[in-house]
Amino acid sequence: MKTTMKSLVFLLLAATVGSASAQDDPAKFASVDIHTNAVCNDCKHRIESEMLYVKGVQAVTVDLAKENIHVEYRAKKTDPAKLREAVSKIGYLADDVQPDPAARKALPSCCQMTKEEHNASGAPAAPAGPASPAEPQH
Ligand SMILES: [Cu+2]
Repeated sequence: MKTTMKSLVFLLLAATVGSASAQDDPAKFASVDIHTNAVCNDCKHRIESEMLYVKGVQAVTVDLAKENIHVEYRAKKTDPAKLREAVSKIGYLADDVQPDPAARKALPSCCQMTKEEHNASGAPAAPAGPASPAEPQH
């Protein structure tokens, strides 16, 4: 039983070594979805604009309904762990990384609420109806 496992592991290792060098393309883009606790459009804009200043970040989209941050980045400049750290420093949850307490405290009080509290408070909630019509016109 043990020897079967060992040879299986060895086979898997041998198979990965061959493909490893193909991942080092310097221009390579990657993307990650980070679960967050953003509650309103204010949160959305805050995360989208601040994340753009994070090294390696190419594009950021916050989906309030799905509580998700989609980040496109240059794989050579950053990685998901650093991106989660950056989200935490803005004051929001990032998967298993808790929000930075000081940054969280600095957010407007409505943005510190949970989604349930926020909706119960009667403050303008996450877009409920047909997709956000209020995108600023340029
Ligand atoms: Cu907010």
